[in-house]
Amino acid sequence: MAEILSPLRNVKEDSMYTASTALIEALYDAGVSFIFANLGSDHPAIVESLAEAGATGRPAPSLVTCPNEMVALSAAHGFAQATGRAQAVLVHVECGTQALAGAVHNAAKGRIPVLIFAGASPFTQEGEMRGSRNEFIQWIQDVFDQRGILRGYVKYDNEIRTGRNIKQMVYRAMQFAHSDPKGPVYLMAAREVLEEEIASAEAHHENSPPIAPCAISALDVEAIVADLLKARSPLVVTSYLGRNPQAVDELVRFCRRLAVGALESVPNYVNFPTDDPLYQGNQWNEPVQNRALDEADLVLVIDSDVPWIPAVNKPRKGAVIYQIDVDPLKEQMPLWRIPARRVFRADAGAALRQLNERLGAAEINKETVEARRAHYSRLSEARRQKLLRAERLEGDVITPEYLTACVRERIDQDTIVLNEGITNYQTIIDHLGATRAGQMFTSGGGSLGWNGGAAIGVKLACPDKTVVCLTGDGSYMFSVPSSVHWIARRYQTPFLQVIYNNRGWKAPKLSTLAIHPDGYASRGEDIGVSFEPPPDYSGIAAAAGGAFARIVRRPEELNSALTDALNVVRQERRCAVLDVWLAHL
Ligand SMILES: Cc1ncc(C[n+]2csc(CCOP(=O)(O)OP(=O)(O)O)c2C)c(N)n1
Ligand SMILES: [Mg+2]
Repeated sequence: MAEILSPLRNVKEDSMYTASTALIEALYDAGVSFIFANLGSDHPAIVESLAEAGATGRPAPSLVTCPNEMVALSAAHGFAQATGRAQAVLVHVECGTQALAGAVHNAAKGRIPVLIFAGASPFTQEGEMRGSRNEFIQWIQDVFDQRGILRGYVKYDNEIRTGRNIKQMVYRAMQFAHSDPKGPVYLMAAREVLEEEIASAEAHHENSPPIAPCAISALDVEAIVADLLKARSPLVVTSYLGRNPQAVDELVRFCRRLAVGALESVPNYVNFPTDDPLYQGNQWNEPVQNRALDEADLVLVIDSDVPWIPAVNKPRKGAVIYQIDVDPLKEQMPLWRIPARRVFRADAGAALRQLNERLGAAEINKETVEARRAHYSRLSEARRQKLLRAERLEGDVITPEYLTACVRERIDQDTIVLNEGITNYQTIIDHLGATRAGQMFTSGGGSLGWNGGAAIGVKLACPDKTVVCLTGDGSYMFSVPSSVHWIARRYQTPFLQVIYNNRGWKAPKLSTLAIHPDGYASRGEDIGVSFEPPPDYSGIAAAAGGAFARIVRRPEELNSALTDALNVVRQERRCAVLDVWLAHL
């Protein structure tokens, strides 16, 4: 008869090879450098394996203690944006899974590869196996469908039932996470499984590579190129092509060769150098028809979730639309349609390379191209002048345009900016003027509070870069700054956070006014969006993580505050939070 083990008795203290040891090895082999963890009663075997790895020198990912799960997942999100590599997030059973909160929406919508791992309540209660229930909470935390909590948001979920195939399961989950369209995956395992002693597990990560990038057929390349050569005003619209820096190079080559305009719509990445004369700006919620989109007779929509908002802004009737996307059906969106002539599931970089190669042998009408280049250059120069004018301060209130311009003047090419500016998303992109892929990210989702955790992840991924978060005051509060700044000090991930403080939530106010411009709310003094009296935002970071803290109310205080804050970040390796007061929303 099998020996009945007490859950409290540690049978063999030394050199146990358990399912958890295999799990840690598998994560390490699959490229996980960090486990962003929030621990619980489900994790003794994992904690033990990591401690053993530390004591014996066995290679293992580093554990980053995260007092809040949403921050943990946001950190893994930022790390993946900077590197393309999925990291692990370790959470506690069903309630830790719940506490991932909106971060899992952001990872899903932003197509971010990440492996989320949770324990599960033990499935034995009489001490039948090592790991059996021994704490009251294990009855309370047992639910019928723990995986169901995340099912609408992950690409793959499974329960590991034995340590014997745990490596295979991790590699399969990682293969899903890293295959386009990328996204979060979820694995869970009960305590008894994680404690299971096994013979050391053999499985090879290299045998589970992500799906190779898809191209389009030669015939289709031919058809697109034929239409392109006929077009009068071709335009590319994109949002997240820039997650692959090589795709940006291909897009630049493509646009320059034919003088195709590049319009960003709700950009999550730097998709095109904003100083290029072919760059036609970025569009968000503004209720106006975009001129370049209206003039285009051929629109190539490449990697975009919301290329335009058709009720107010769309291509002209009769424009030929081609769509190239890793997720052209928008499989997670119940409602989606653009009137495309042809739709391709393909990797943007691969497809653009094909188009570029074909164009290399094409007969291109130089006059048409030069006329178009001149036209787009004129529009781009007018845009540049308008932006410059907007940066001028008139009065003694700091404007978001002026603030962003001041930040731009103080950062270098080796800075990564995380933009959670909400009603200032566009202003930030316009006045930051990024020119290289990877210089700026937004979350790609709609659940606020990504920026602080993401900054930790980006800094862990790129220790030599300066990391700057530009955030709304509401988004700062959503980001759980107490957790963020504690982690940042503990793990030495200094970054600058600049709060665009308009004393509340401007976005819901604008949403209301857009539908009820003359209603009661438009005249209301207090419609529930104001943060008066405002908290001491930077003081929260100082208390939680010893951050440099300063409130900036007047324009003349701004430049020295930015200089001091960046010095602290770069030299003292400490976070800095500037609470910059803008006009009241
Ligand atoms: C988790 C979450 N809760 C609520 C919202 C709804 N929401 C969208 S924008 C916004 C206000 C954001 O405020 P702030 O960051 O200060 O930016 P501002 O609107 O003032 O520019 C809110 C509450 C959301 N998107 N995500
Ligand atoms: Mg605000």
